[in-house]
Amino acid sequence: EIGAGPELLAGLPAGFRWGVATSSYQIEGAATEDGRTPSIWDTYCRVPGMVHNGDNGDVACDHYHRMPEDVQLIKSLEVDTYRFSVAWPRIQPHGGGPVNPKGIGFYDRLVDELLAGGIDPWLTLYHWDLPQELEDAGGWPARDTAYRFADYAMLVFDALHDRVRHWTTLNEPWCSAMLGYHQGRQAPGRQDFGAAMHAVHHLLLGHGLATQRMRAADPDADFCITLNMSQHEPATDSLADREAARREDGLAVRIYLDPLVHGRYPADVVEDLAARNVVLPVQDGDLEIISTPIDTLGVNYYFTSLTSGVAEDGSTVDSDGNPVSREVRLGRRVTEMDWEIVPEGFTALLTRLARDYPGLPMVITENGSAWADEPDEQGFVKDNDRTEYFADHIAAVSAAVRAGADVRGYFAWSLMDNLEWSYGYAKRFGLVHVDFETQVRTPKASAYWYRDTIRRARAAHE
Ligand code: PNW
Repeated sequence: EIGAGPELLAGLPAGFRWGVATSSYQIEGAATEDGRTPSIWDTYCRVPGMVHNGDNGDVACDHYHRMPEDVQLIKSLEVDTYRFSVAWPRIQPHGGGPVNPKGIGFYDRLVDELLAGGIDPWLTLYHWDLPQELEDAGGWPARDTAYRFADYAMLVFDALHDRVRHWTTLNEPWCSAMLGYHQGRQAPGRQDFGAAMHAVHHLLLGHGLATQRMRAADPDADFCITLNMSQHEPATDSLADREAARREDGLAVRIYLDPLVHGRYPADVVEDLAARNVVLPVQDGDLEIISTPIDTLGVNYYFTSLTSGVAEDGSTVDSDGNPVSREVRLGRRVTEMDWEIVPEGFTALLTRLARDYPGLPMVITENGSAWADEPDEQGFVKDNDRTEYFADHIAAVSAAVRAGADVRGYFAWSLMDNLEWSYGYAKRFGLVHVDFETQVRTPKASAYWYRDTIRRARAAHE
């Protein structure tokens, strides 16, 4: 039996939350229905060459039409919580103005369906589907987008906070800023480092403005932001590698958590940026807003690699004159995403966060990976690699808890196979297999393992 080690769940507290996660554009489809307008992802998917196979989210898992059936699927996994996101272009088709009743109606019904099934909704306001009209007006590099986000957040909050207790503002602002505006590997596909750093500040400002207003309206709700993180260790003990690892950690972890928790940007990051002629567009009062208290830090973890400050050819500056940051592999087994499997990197990350940002409870809002798996003739999907990945990473969370990290829940990514962004439908992260021709859902072996693991975790505290 896979992952049945005695340490798998050891130390996890009573009431530990178990869930599955999805996001709007990856599953909903119904892209033009009930007043929804294009988001930056609808646009990006249509730029030739940006998304594998020319895939897009027009239909995806057709969740918009199959929601009650999908809630039954979630229920069958015996999780207590479902993490989903709201599509901004359904709520405000023009990125501003009053709420679109049909758009909010869908989430209203989803929340009722979840509650009727005894499942706690964990709502993310922004999982990357910015209304295209707001991108045309400047997107996240523009300060106004932060205020627009807070207005949007309040529309959703007013409609649902009587039933939804867990509110996450942003999913992975690093991806929005760095992949979207610097590397061009995600929507909107820009390649401008300065714009990406402006996006970082305005994403954080939007988070703070929204959290402030939601908290004022209902101080008892739980407020959260989700960051994707890993440890950035130097490949060798050389000064160049240690500096490169420090810079990576600065841009991936501390540029977010220092302002959120301590109300200031890290001095070394500000210096690194100045050397690249970039100044964060901070105005008076912004950091007080950004450091509005949150209740939970959402942690998304996928893999770990090492960092070197020296390129393959031995140089320490790139063609633009910027210091080199090169990813170095540990030499582990990889998943279908070509991500190395490093569960102990998860333990290291969680214990580090607990040490550097004490007093901030954490929930694992995503963890998982892709493998190519298809149902056999009997309709079974024997995805042992996925099960093993989950087992090893849940064990890594337990180890961090035993070492003192305050981790209160774990959400598997993802409920079902879906649109894996630039990788299209080719990469399957689901506990449940989706046939994208027929929309038939088939729970994989990992789904049954996960359900049984949750049962065992609960039984241990009875
Ligand atoms: C996350 N990286 O994205 C997202 O929150 C999910 O929507 C997505 O499906 C999932 O992880 C799997 O990819 C990431 O390059 C994208 O380090 C890229 C990275 C990390 C997370």
